[in-house]
Amino acid sequence: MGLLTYRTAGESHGPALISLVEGLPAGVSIDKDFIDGELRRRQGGYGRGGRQKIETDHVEFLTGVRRGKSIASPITMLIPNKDNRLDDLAATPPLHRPRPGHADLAGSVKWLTTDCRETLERASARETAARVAAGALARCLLKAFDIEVFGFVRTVGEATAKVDVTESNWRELVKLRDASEVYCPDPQADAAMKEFINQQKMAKDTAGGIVETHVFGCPIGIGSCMTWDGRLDSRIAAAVVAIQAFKGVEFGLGFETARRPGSKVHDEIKFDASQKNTPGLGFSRPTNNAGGLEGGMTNGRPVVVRGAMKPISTLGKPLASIDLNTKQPSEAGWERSDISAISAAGVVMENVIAFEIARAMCEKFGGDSLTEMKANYDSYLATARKLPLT
Ligand code: EPS
Repeated sequence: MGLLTYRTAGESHGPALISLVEGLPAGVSIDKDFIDGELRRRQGGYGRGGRQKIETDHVEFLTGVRRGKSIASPITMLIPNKDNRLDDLAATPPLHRPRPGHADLAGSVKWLTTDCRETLERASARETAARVAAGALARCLLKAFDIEVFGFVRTVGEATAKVDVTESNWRELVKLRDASEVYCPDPQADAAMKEFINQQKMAKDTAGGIVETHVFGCPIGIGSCMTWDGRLDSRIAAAVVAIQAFKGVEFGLGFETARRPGSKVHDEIKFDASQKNTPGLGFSRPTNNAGGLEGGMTNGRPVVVRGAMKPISTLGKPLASIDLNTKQPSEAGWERSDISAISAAGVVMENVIAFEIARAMCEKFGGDSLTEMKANYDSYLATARKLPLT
């Protein structure tokens, strides 16, 4: 069995987006409704632009699935674009006035053109639909190991959700999140976030924010400390900052760890024999400042990640730029866009993190089929429970 990987293809206004996933073991039940549900969640949120009224994102399986189960061959998912007009020059005109913050300037110079159109078509966050499809597919595998993922919007402007997420309350928080237009499980913060986004809309400005993801049920020891790119935190960090407009990532207590003495950071280790049969094997930690990752490996506690998204770079009141053809000062170009895509960003982050967890699970437990992978998983946990081995 090969490595679990994914690639995406497609332009924002081309005929479709494609998500190609390789290395998923055979026998995984593919929950298309769940994948489409995640795509629908990604389309939602407060402050979205007109595009989401046009599209009804869903996947069409082209390869790799037979009668609702993976068959170990590469899986291709196609997400049609209804707003397909890439070859229509009048509908997708050249853009010569790069938007500060977007890929426009660097991309047009890199590909030796003064038209930012081709760069922006691929740089657009529309592509995240294909990443969500890949991550949601990976969650079908994680489900077989009772690994679950929860994400939400933590901060917009000065408003921060005042919730502590635990293994026992997160399902309740899912309901609160799903009842919130911003995808924030704290109703008070939800109202303040909407207010902030409304203010930006009135000012023809945009908003970013901070999103948070928790992964529950990972066994101890996926990832590795042996190579820099085998570290699960390095992979998650790469996947998170690879999301369009993300500028930062932190785990657990994150940047705050740098300000505190060690005694106020590190999570003490205890043992609770009654929990020996859980994936955490009974090693309990009264705190989770590490965010579930030590030495690049899961430690049995929930994986906790936050990502910072900058505001959308297409402003209704454009910033100063230049015309690439004349080099004369000019306002940045305007394309239909969102005031805020922070809610969608939370869905994207959940799913790209899920993919990295699934990849690490496949590496550790391998197997060509889910049956084989499960046997490896059970055998590992059974052996770990017997430590010390004689
Ligand atoms: C997006 C679709 C795009 C943008 C947005 C994300 O659609 P359109 O360009 O047709 O309005 O709204 O893209 C960006 C934020 C960006 O940076 O380009 C989507 O489906 O998420």
